[in-house]
Amino acid sequence: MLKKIKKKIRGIAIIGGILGATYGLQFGINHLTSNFEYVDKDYHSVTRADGAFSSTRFDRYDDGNNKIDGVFQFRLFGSTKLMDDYGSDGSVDRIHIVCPEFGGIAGVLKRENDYKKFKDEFDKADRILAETKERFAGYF
Ligand SMILES: [Ca+2]
Repeated sequence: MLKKIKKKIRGIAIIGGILGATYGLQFGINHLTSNFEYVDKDYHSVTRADGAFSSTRFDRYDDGNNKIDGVFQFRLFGSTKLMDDYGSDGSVDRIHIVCPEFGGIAGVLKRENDYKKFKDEFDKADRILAETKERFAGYF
């Protein structure tokens, strides 16, 4: 009886160890592959890893006349979204829902048409934009 319990505990410890090592490896890979910065004349983009499976990119386009801020929130487990703020006024104008369930473009929400119906989604996107701007402020 005691031997059986010990064997079970050992099995659980081995599985836990394998899962932990896999997560650690993926965490390392994500931090190596999802941390970069791109700077061009009118365009500046910074991407940072979030944990083992996700990343966030903040883009700023500014040609002197037009200014657009964008947040690309990649989530392997969850909804991946691209949020565009035209005019960089802190108000998200477009939400592109990229892959609600492991791929596939679900659609684009436009503030001028869809705000009433998707108020929570836009309010959440505005919060994400503000948080991301604060997080990446050191780069811009
Ligand atoms: Ca805007």
